[in-house]
Amino acid sequence: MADTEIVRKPKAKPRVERPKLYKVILLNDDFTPRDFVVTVLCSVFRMTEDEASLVMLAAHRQGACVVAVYTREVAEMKAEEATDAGRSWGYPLAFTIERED
Ligand code: TYC
Repeated sequence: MADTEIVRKPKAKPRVERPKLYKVILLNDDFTPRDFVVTVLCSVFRMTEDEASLVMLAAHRQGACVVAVYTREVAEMKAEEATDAGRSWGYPLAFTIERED
């Protein structure tokens, strides 16, 4: 047997960070028509009308409601697109994003 010993380097464990997730939150206001909120939720967040109605009503009653959770770039884009849709009709409809714990 050879008297040399093969010493293996310990394999570096690949450290893959899990991407941080962000909630898109719908805020209530007194002016945006309910049907318009539902339409925006359906088109931007690909919800069914039933799902969108539930989210709209939750925001209407509680003041705010989580719509969906995405990585940061996607959450920012969706919140901006949905807020812009309201603004283009003169409504104060607002979506914000918040880091998930
Ligand atoms: N509160 C609005 C109204 O009574 C409807 C509404 C619901 C607006 C949810 C925004 O996030 C919202 N017309």
